[in-house]
Amino acid sequence: MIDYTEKIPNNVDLGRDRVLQRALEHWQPAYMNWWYDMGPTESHALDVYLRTAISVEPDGWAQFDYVKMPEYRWGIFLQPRDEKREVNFGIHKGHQAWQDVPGEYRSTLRRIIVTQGDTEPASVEQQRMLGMCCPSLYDLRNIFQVNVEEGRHLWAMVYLLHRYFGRDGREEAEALLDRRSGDTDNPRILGAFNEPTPDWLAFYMFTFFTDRDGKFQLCALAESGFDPLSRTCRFMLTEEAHHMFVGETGVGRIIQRTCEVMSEHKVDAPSDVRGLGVIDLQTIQRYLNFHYSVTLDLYGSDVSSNAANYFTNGLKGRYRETKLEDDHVLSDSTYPVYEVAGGKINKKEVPALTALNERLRDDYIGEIEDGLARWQRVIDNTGVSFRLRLPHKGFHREIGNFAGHFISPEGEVLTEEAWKQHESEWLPTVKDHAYVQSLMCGRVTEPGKFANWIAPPIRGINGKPMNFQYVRFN
Ligand code: BYC
Repeated sequence: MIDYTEKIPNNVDLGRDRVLQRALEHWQPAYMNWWYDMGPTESHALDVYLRTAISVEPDGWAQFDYVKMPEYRWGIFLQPRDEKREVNFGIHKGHQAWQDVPGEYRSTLRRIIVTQGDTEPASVEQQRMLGMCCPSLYDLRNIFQVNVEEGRHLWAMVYLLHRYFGRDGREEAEALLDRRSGDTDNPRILGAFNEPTPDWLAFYMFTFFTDRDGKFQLCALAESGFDPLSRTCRFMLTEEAHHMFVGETGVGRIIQRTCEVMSEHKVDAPSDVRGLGVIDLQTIQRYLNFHYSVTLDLYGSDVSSNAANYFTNGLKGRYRETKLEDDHVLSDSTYPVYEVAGGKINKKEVPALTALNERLRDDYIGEIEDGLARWQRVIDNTGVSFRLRLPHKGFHREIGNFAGHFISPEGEVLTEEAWKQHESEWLPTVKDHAYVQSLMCGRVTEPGKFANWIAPPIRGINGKPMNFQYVRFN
């Protein structure tokens, strides 16, 4: 008999909740089977210098030590309850926040929680091979940290399903372990989570772009009138920050290395840059175009009655809802969205309530622009002349008003034929992938050493030196 209160650090009084304990007794072994099958390849015996959350207090959520990943303590944490918290938007604004699921919103809330939960194991599945070709022990440790925390985020959603949704919740929790990223018969729910993450450039792009969708979606769910969801998401956000740090610094370090090599050898042409064993900036731009556009799709349709209902019913708010100065009901306001008609992109005002996906996407784009400016500074500081650009919002979209249209990165509406002629300049090609993967054919495991195509980070993890043994191979 496993003592779950010991094994699963928590602040939800797990020891006293018999129903939850029984549900977990069933789910936990299935989760472990999933981790052994779909977690990082050949990683189970490694000792990894990981951060584990053992409480939500400032001194408890970042405990560092060597851990074998299957023994990681996947805890369940909710931010402490604020007794006075209210529903802050929609038709229930001003009511006490719900501590239980309102019957009429049960299936909608379950759907939102399942969609969020589904992304977490999906990303672990997408990244499972990358440990085999890591550029350093530092990077290997970081991907494993991201993986175990995505596992913990799955636990967070499964806790809500088990605790608040009875039998349907238990069935959904099992289905979360059955779907597989990229599987034709039983794929993950959202598009981007079925795309492969075949190399480390893709991984860093994913953690910069797609984990940031995670941040914005979690922020919107943290506003929920369903208080346990809000409190769960608030704690998840503390961990999400590290994932985005890994992405931003990872891409930044690749850019840095490429530019250093370009300056040192006075080369500019992509083929010459590749000849020196680093990733040319044009390929980095194509990866950026891909990950940005695929992630924009994750916000859903520009005009969405689902999004309007989530908001009106107090289930999912806007980014920083309580900091916004308006009526938080949005019955009279409008918001601009874009439509393609007659070969042009036209701006159109629609009821703000229906444009909430678009609004969250725009909030996200603002933060992406800031990150891109920081990467640009890395290039500029080396004296290389190259401008990274964010493609137009409509470029390469499959969800929403731009789906089915052929928009160039500059925002021109093209015919399918014209677009296809340029596709290989705009999106990573088979050759690009083959080249990037050719750089990553083995793993670098000597402490303090880094692969040729990436610069070392500025500092180590938790104040440790760069040549620290972040992962021990036993
Ligand atoms: N792919 O009204 P619509 C993260 C579906 S990332 C496939 O446009 P709605 C993480 C949609 O489900 C954050 N299908 O959209 C990051 C709907 O289907 P039904 C994850 C899509 O409902 C990195 C239909 O199209 N969290 O945490 O307003 C690593 C029409 O829907 C897609 C969330 O997403 C797509 N891209 O909004 C690890 C938060 N987009 O219902 C983790 C929870 C839409 O007609 N999810 N569809 O069968 C939501 O709030 C909403 O489901 C969405 C879609 C914003 C995703």
